[in-house]
Amino acid sequence: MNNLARKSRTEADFDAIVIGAGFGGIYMLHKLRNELGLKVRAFEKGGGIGGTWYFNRYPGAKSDTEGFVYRYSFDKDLLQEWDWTTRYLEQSEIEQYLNHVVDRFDLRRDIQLNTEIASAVFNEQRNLWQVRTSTGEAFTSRYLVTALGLLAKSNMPDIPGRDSFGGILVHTNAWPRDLDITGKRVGVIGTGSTGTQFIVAAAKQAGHLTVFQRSPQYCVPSGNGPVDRAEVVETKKNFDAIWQQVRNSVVAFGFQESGVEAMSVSEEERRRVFQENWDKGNGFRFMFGTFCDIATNPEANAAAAAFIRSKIKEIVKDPETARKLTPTGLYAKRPLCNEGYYETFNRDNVTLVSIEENPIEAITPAGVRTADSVEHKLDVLVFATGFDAVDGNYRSMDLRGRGGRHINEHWGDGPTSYLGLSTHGFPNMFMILGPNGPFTNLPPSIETQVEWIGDLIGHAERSRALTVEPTRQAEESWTKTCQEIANMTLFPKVQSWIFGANIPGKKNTVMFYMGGIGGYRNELKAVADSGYSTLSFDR
Ligand code: FAD
Ligand code: NA7
Repeated sequence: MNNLARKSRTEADFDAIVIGAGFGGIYMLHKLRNELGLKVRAFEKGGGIGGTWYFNRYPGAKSDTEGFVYRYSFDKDLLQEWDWTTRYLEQSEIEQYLNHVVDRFDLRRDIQLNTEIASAVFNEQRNLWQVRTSTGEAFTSRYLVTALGLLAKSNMPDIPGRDSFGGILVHTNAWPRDLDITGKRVGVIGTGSTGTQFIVAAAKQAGHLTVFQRSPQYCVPSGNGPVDRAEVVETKKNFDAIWQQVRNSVVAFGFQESGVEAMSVSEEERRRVFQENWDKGNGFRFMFGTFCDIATNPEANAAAAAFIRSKIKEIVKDPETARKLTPTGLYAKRPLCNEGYYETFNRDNVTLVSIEENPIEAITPAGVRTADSVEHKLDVLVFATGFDAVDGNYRSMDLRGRGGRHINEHWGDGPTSYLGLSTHGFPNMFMILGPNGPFTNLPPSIETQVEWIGDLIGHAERSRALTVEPTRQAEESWTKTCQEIANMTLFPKVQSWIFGANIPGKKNTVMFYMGGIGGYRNELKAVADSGYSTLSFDR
């Protein structure tokens, strides 16, 4: 170790700072502190643990990954001790689970809540990250791990009159604990995964629910319901095999993806397979468990879309409502599932307004006025309008790498990374679910990333490296790989948050590695096995 190394090592407040206390930040803190023995602090701007599951308290909020694989797998005892009683986990259960994990591994004492990190600047002379909170506290660390969340920065569209609304206006990602919509006149803008969950639950509570829909959605049943004790016991016995399958699968949702092409079977067989999976439920199962090419072959995609359209026609009683609810384009957004979405529109207390056909003119003090001059009177207006996904929270910070270069300048042509984990010019910084990370059920991908980052930091420590970062070439090559894979799919052909198309003015970019978790893990292993040859170390 040279003098500079000794100096910078002793002068840092922490070996590592972790930003965020969701699934990613919690496990990273455990890995670095409890397993690598480093001095670490995690900072979280929220008032509690859980990230997504702390903020999204809206009626109906739950995972759309089945609960048995929406959890950590890194600790066998933890897997055995946490039970579930329904197929999907409610927001409150996931929040409780993450709090349990924090206490079980004694992490709470090193998590500073209610603390937003406003800036993180790399000091090249000292090889340290200088981190400042929004209240002016300053800290230094040798490593910085950003677990900022990929669906964590709310998108609040600037609809005319938004701030004039006299009732309660709320984004689903900032749902107040005490907001009760029982008996109220509620409006909701947005029919994505969040909006559809909210609509199904809110219709049962609100006096009246008005749904402002911009795009109709393909939505399949979730198959939610009670899980009996015997199934839980059996699943727990089989966890080794289950996680082995998940880690080597494509979407990591706990089912076997299909290997059959949709057009290789008869129309009758196709319909049988679609029906079988409709009955089982789950959006990812319907897209990836029915046939292997729904997301890649336009003909296969059209067959799946036609099946869902036929269901809408069957379910929705009013033909005009059914028409408005029926999508016509590709089935290529993140697949949705729900507990009776289309059925909800048969209720007397639910009104559907297609704002594609009848746009919102303004939000008024009393409600929402549409182009047909109708003022929809509301007590509560809910923005289920999604997120500035993936890079949103990065750009909110004053984040600067070598030469004081701001992340916005670095990502001027859209966000990029090496392996979804790191980016050239930002040494000793590791991202969890950064741009071009895997498009999967996320906890297994988060674990994959945390474990790889932990191994790399362990390697850097043992070799006394001052800094480690990917080469520019490695990052460019990964970006190209992600673009090539995405272009083999139908996802880029529709407008959605997956490519940043939901935010006005945001550059449309590939933001995910769509090669599957198994492929992703192989890529990471190959890099580690090569002695991290695509990373440059300053020793
Ligand atoms: P998050 O849980 O988003 O945590 C990031 C944390 O970083 C946040 O608490 C945030 O406050 C904090 N933070 C950000 N910036 C700063 C800063 N500058 N200073 C301090 N703190 C900061 N994924 C699935 O795989 N399956 C599902 O079924 C599923 N359902 C979802 C349902 C909803 C409603 C939403 C919104 C997301 C869902 N997701 C789902 C995605 C979900 O976000 C991930 O599964 C997972 O929870 C992400 O964990 P994370 O730790 O990476 O990020
Ligand atoms: P999404 O999937 O981005 O959905 C947002 C919804 O809000 C969608 O229906 C949008 O319509 C609608 N939207 C967005 N902006 C506007 C404006 N300006 N006017 C009207 N309607 C608008 O976000 P979610 O939160 O539902 O889901 C994101 C992920 O989080 C999800 O995949 C889960 O993993 C959890 P559009 O369809 O774009 O026409």
